[in-house]
Amino acid sequence: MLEQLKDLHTQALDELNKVNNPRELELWRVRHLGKKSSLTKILRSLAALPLEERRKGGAQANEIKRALESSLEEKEKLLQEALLTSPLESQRLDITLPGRPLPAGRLHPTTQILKEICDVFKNMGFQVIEGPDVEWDYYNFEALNIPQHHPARDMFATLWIDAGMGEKARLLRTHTSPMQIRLMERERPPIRAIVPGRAYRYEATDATHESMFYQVEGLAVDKGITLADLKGTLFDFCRCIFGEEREVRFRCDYFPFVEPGVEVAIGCSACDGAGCRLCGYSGWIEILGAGMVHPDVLARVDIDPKLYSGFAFGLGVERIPMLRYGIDDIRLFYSNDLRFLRQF
Ligand code: FA5
Repeated sequence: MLEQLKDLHTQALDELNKVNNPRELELWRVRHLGKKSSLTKILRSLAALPLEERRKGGAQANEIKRALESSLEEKEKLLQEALLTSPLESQRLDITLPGRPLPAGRLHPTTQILKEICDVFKNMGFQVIEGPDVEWDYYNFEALNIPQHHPARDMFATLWIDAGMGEKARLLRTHTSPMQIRLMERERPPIRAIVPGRAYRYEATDATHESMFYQVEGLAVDKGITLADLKGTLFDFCRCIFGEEREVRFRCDYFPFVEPGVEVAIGCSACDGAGCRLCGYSGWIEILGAGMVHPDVLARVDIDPKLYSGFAFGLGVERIPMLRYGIDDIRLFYSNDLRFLRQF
């Protein structure tokens, strides 16, 4: 029996060495110290032995039981420590590692140039106002001297929301000029305001034309405003944006809501005026339409054209970064190509 007890002890310790987690430890406890374990069976069978054998066997069996119990306790402690330290080990932070770079976003080139344009005009005393993208026919056309069936409607290929409903029809504004009327309806002169915003046209796109693009409308109404004020303001603007050297062309144009009407073009930066795809081989890129507010438009919003005069302009926003950076296709702005956008 003594031999058998020794073997039991050695085998139990061997198995304990291989135990790796609390669950295995519990199984080990049941196998070697539980009610059905060989050790417990031996302890129970002692009663049937002669006194001397019972004494020796009992002492030995109890000693092994205590030894196994204390080995069990030790192992329990070891496993618990390992349970605490192993996540600390595996999740240890190496504070000497360089940090991961955080990709920084940036403003869209249109947003950047809009901010720049607004700053130039704010410095000249203009306030910045916004208006709705969905407009009434009345504001987009009628109040701007472009009644139903006026041929000038063909200048603005329109995206209609309710076509054929006259003044009450809604549309996506084809320019920011309707805001001239909204501004003059709610404010009395002196007025000096710019309106940045989107415009929409139902037209085939090409290198300089998009179906959605940005404009900045400008309006100044006061006593004694002349074409010279318009010219001075726009030349100053062009100098601020393009520098002293760039050529600026100012010439007549027609818009029903101004009289006289003008357009401003800038010498093409891609070809230095020699002619290329970007400027339609003319050497110039038109950036804005402008003029003196038509007396009929002033009268329509109850501003007396005999007392007051004003100028207005509508600037194509994307054409400015195109000229400045030699971007040869406006469609790049809204095609969401990060390789293009990340350059700004
Ligand atoms: C107008 O939109 C007039 N409302 C401008 C105006 C305002 C005249 C106030 C007089 C008084 P025009 O259609 O020419 O005019 O457009 C003005 C500018 O917007 C153009 O010079 C051009 O730079 C830009 N633009 C026009 N159509 C497009 C387009 N499809 N894509 C990109 N830019 C455009």
